[in-house]
Amino acid sequence: MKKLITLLMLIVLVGAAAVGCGQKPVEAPAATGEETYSWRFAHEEIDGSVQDLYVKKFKEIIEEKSGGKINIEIYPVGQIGDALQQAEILQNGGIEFAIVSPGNTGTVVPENQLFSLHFLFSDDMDKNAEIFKNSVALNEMLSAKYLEKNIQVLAYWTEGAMQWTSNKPVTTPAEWQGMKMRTMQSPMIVAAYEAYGANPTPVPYMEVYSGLQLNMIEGQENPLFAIEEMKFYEVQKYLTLASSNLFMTTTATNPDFFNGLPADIQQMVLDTIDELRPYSFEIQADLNGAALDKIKEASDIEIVELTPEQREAFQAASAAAYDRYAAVVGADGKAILDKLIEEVAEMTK
Ligand code: 6CS
Repeated sequence: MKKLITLLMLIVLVGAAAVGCGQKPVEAPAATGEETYSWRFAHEEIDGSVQDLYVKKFKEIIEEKSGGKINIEIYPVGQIGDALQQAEILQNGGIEFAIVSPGNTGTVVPENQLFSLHFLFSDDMDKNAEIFKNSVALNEMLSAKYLEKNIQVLAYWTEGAMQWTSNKPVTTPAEWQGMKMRTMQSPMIVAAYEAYGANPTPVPYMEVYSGLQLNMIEGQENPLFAIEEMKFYEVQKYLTLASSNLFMTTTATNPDFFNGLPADIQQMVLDTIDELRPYSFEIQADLNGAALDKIKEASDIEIVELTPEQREAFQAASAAAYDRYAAVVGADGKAILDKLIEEVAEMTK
């Protein structure tokens, strides 16, 4: 039934795109500069989340820059399907823009699963900001893989470090043994937790709370803002500050749509994306910073901070997932990962 509804939505959205939304109206001469544009922008989270604030800022900046010629309609998760379905609709041109997270789209662009690997990036967000902006591995090599799947990445960015919630202590890989861990859909996230001995299983975001409540799953990973706003702390005993990896995401567009835009409008989009780079870091820092206090106030969940030695033990165990990535994703993916590791090492030396 859910699939049927999504299919119907897709038909409606693709139909709307074909009759003019997001494209130059047939009757408007390109040279007059009188065209107006109505674009749809889907994201994977709820109102007030990091993605929601980011997309609202995109809307505010570009509508103002264009003097009202561009209008953005925002679709939060659930309105046109789950995160993976939204990405598929973007690929098909049914929407113009979307926040597309690798954690939800590893089956679409397998190479993007390098973001599932733990201890890949720096703990210093300023250095990560430089890497996301200038990395050849990401902006050229990985983006080419997205383009092969009809997704054009405009920016790679993070929503913050991943922390763990669970019903039992998870301070050593031994304690992870057999844990029914919830992950996003990408297979390599499962591999990352299998490297610790866990028994991970993908569950859609909107079903995680009930899964934890009913004890169908015993733990999950997410940035603090998500743990707070989705209220996972209400149904978990431990919050372990592991910062094992970053929740990575992308701002993406449909390349056929984007290439069909006049050059000045394309530039306006790219300028807006550039203006949003520092903003994305600010909102994740603000929301994640405030979330820990809110969680402490609202619950008696036990908060555990991993020591440097404990993190080193997880880092050593995570090597198995790096080998798995290379074996599963193949030579191109391995080359992207090697290049990224080299760039991160250069940036952090
Ligand atoms: O865990 C998830 O599935 C989700 N987490 C966040 C922070 N954003 C969207 C994603 O689907």
